[in-house]
Amino acid sequence: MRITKLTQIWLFVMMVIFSCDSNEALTPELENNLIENPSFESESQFSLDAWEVVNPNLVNASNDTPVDGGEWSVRINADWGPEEFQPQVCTTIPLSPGQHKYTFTCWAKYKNISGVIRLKIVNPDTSFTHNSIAIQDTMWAEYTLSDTVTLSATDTLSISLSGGFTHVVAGETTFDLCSFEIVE
Ligand SMILES: [Ca+2]
Repeated sequence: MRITKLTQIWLFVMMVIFSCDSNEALTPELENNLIENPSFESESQFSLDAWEVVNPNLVNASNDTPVDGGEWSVRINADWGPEEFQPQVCTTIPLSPGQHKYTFTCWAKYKNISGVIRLKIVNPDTSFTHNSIAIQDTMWAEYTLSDTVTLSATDTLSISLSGGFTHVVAGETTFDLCSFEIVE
């Protein structure tokens, strides 16, 4: 009886030590990525939490994911119309005013029409594209934007994943695994 109890305590202690080790291995990556919900899923369900959706009828869940992309990605159709009304998902990066050197990465692939990733500086008066990249692969590939951004007290940095522009041909771009990290 006593041995059994000791064994149980020992197993419990080992479990605690083991789970602490696992947490330590995972935490730095989560802490460095300033994007909330970077993989478009929560507890194995598709999720757009933390992302603002423009033209939601043309923004859909996809179960086509890159390596380590979990179970879901977001598929965004191309559409006609001005850039700000095209189907897209946007999220704000929590950054203080001042100069920041950053690296943004995202996995993406397109079909027929190329989607676009835009980093925008938004303030109460206006917004403009600070950095952007067009999706150029029809197979999953990682896209990187590295630069320095300077924000005033009223500026916020927003990331937009867009399905791109089309007049006639139907097209779509799929995105997953976004990361925004401050470097240095
Ligand atoms: Ca995912």
